Amino acid sequence: MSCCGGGAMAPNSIETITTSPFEGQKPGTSGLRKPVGTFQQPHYSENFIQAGLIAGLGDKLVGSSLAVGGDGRFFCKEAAQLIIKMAAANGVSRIVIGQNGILSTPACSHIIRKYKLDGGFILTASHNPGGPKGDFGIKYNISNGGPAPEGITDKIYKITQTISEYKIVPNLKVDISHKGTTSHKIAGATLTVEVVDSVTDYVEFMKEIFNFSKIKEYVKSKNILLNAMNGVTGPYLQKIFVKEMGLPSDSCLNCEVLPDFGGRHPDPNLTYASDLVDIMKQGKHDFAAAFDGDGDRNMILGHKAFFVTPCDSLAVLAGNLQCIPYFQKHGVKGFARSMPTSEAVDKVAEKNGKECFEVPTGWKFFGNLMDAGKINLCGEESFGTGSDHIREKDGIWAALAWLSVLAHKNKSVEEVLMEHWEIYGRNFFSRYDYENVSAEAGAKLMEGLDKLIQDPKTRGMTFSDPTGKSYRMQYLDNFEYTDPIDGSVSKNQGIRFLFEEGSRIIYRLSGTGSSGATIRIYVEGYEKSENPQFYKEDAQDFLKPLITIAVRTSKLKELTGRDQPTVIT
Ligand code: G16
Repeated sequence: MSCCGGGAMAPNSIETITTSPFEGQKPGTSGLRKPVGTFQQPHYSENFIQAGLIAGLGDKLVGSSLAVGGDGRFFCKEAAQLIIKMAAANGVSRIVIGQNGILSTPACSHIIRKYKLDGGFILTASHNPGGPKGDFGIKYNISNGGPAPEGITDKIYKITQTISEYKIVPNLKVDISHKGTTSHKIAGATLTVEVVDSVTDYVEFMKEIFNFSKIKEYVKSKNILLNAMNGVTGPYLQKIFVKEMGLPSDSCLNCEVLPDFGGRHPDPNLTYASDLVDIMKQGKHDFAAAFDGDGDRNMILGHKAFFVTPCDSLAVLAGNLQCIPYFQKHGVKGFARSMPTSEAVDKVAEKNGKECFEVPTGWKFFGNLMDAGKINLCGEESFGTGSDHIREKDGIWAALAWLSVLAHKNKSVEEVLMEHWEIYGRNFFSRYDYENVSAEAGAKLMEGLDKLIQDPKTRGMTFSDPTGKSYRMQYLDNFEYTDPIDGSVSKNQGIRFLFEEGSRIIYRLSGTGSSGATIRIYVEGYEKSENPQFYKEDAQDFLKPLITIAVRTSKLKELTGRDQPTVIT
């Protein structure tokens, strides 16, 4: 691989660099995620960025505008500078970038929309650990502010398979450590780079969506904890909850944005945010929320660490959107969830005469429905909740939405959930993750399940656990989705076992890992009872027979040698 320019370089001259393809640059559920070392290889990031620029912007590339922002993890600054140099060489005329290259994923989505940009690059591997030995990621978002749909990610991948050159302005130096606008002459054209404060636009937007004074009044009378897990949300939490709402600074934990997230796994769930869970168990706090590395995921806890599953969180918010000024103003047309997410939100939709859509895993599948005005709220079991205010899921938005509901009802988190279950019944839900199994074992497990689908005997079959609890199979398939707006078809989106009486087992391979395979098993059972005490049953106890059946039917132990999952949510 070499530079074909030759000779002395003029300042800001465009170079065309010869390159060759790298294997495996296929974007996963949300962008390309690989170990940092992989991205640091000469030409690796460049190839992917060039493919993103061509596939994402097409004919619009020359003269286009882009947002750039990342979660502050190791290699973010270098990647941001690289994107500026390559965008400049490819004729991009305007870049809006967060100070020091930092923007939460929701803030970046908002900036694309607010400044009417043509697209953006988000530099994050989300909840995956960071640091020199951790993961990095690059994601291309389109002009609606959302992750590129499959049509574009497929195109990106195709380009990476045949790429032979990329363009760069190697000498271009842009100071992204100070706010302000600079202009740069690139081969007769001008590139404007606007370095914006990372939190201001987002916080102003939250103030338009929510009733800050009502939330402020409420949080002042309660003990609240917010955990940034040393990811990007720290400065946003401090601005909103400490500066705007007057909470003590120790109500926001781990707010320093660290390139390795302080060595932690910045995934807000019961396993990786166990420090928050332990504090909440002491019973001194009424509400807590935790957020992931790039700020799009959230976990909600109540008094004594009462855990709200993301599926229930979505359903509760769906049932209470009238508490939030944004929805009072814009109304509510419908909801959507990813296929493995429990059907709790469907019940809210049904009772309230709203439409509810089931899409494959991946926030990108919600974009068309939002753009078409069909849905206003959506969520996923993977700790993602959000609305049509942007086109990414939004962790802090979810916490503010929950606080709005609590302030409106003046009830505890647990009371809100009990009230919800008494109206709609409870969809007990759990996800078992088997992380880092071999790719071969993961593929074999899915092949085995696919064979079951093909076998006509499986439908109507009864599955029992050793205690004799049995479930009759009503329907099974490998989920396929036809986008109702553009007609695009996405196949092989996960194996679904749908049993009578609303129980479900879903199997998928994760699309966000950076090596090997992660098997996800999602289990759900529904009950409606006259006795409210029934809803207090532990989900693991309720779901045990289904979990046993799910593990046994998939031959998981035989194929992976794993006895236990790495994470249970
Ligand atoms: C991403 C996507 C989500 C998806 C999640 C899990 O979240 O944006 O839509 O639900 O991954 O995907 P998988 O089950 O394939 O690992 P994030 O927060 O990692 O960007």
